[in-house]
Amino acid sequence: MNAEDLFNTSIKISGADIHAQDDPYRKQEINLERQLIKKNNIIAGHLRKHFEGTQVFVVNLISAPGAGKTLLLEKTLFHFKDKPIYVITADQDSMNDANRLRRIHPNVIQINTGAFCRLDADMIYHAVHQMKPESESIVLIENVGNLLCSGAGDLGESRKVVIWSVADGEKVPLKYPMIFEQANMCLINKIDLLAHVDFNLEKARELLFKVNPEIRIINTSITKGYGLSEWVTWLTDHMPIQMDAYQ
Ligand SMILES: Nc1nc2c(ncn2[C@@H]2O[C@H](COP(=O)(O)OP(=O)(O)OP(=O)(O)O)[C@@H](O)[C@H]2O)c(=O)[nH]1
Ligand SMILES: [Mg+2]
Repeated sequence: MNAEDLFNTSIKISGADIHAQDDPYRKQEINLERQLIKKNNIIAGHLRKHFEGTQVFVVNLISAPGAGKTLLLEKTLFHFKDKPIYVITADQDSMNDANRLRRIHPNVIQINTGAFCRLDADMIYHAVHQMKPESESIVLIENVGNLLCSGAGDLGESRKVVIWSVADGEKVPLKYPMIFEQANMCLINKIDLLAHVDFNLEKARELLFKVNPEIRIINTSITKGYGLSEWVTWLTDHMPIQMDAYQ
């Protein structure tokens, strides 16, 4: 049976008392998933080696839909517009985000993932091949808007950053822990809306630290510019070449 047959015949398991070991199709599905993860990790490993060798700092930005990834990228590109900076932006279908970003900077590639819910290392490999980021540059990746599977794939990035909008509620890190466990930094965004939503910032930070005690948190309102100097300083500190070399 080839992969296509497998997907066509696989059944979805919804009952909690049904176990993969009782279901031959589910077993095959799991094996296929394992092979895909293995392949992804091999490509991600090559990418990471390449990025390290050429001193390219790569940030994988992950969030639920509409949390503010593209707006953050717009502001970031504007700030670093004379610097060696590149963006790979992804969504299921449309050129919307790339069109927004290209008004500010030409180094933008849009990936449409179609039925796939996140970017994988192979997509990044092809985008990087096309974009050819120069040595000692920065590449920012906007992953597909979702918290469930976008955290799952290694893209060879240097850092994972998650954006959490206060409009999505306080419990998000408990409901989607994987990405918060893996992330190096979390921007708690849209804090200009705090007066209108049921979201206690201190309680949210406590929950987040329970999931990942090492995570760095910046409170932001990207629309109002709040917290952006901290974000820019963090990026600048990680830039392979000191910014004053370009001034
Ligand atoms: N009030 C408020 N709105 C914001 C803030 N940041 C982003 N937004 C708004 O939220 C909406 C979505 O922002 P985007 O940057 O497009 O979000 P995204 O994460 O790129 O969305 P997807 O690509 O669809 O996943 C836009 O209307 C933004 O103006 C913020 O700090 N405060
Ligand atoms: Mg976007």
